[in-house]
Amino acid sequence: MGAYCCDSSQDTNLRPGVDTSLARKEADTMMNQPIKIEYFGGSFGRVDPIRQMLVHKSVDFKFIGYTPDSWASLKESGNSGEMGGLPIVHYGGGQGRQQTMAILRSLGAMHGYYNPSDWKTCAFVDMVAESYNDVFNAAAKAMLFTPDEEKPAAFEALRDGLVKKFMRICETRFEQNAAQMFIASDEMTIADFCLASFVFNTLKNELSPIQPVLSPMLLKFPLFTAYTKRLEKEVSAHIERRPKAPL
Ligand SMILES: N[C@@H](CCC(=O)N[C@@H](CS)C(=O)NCC(=O)O)C(=O)O
Repeated sequence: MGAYCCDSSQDTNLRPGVDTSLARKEADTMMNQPIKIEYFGGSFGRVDPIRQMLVHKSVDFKFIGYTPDSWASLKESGNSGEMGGLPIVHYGGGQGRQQTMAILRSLGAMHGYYNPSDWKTCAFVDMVAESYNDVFNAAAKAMLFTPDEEKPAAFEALRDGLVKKFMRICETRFEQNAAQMFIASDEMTIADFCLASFVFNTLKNELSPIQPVLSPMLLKFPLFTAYTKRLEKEVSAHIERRPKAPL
């Protein structure tokens, strides 16, 4: 029984009537359908870990970039999806999906960067990915929705609060796993694409308004900084080719 619990080849014996080979065929077909990403043009933004991951895997996708005005008209027409926010990603047929982290996990599972059956690794990968998302939200608020005169204090508060905690989590991981290539293991996971966005869109992006305040943190976390060089090798082709943007 123990073996059956873990061995998916036995599924049909456990659940008569469920043809897993058909389900797998359907999953393969869905995987080969074209991906379309809708987001704001001219910025890296919230969708960036998803884009970086697809480029890393050489998965073709179509990108539709909105301006604030064209997005506002789409919203007015009622075509902004169930959640009413970007990104909207179309894959696997059917309707467009929303909620960035959910899409990242699902496409990550499809392309080998997230293994939902490995709960232990997922616990850490998700912790990094969700912490990145918290940092992204706070940085976006500080850069885009804070009055200019309050920005310096907001940037410093972010650096000394969330960003420091986030980088400390990563540093500790490498202290405990000195020979490890990437944040969760020797293989890239969705967490590494979140970190690639954090590092190359913010910490090392000279156009980012928050970069001068955050980048000195690299000096405080030497193992993290060494990791950014390994990460750069994985994503540099894309980073160097894409148009530059402040956020
Ligand atoms: N929880 C959502 C948040 C989506 C969101 O707020 N997206 C912003 C862009 S980063 C947006 O669409 N803003 C314009 C709007 O809400 O109309 C996610 O993670 O995808």
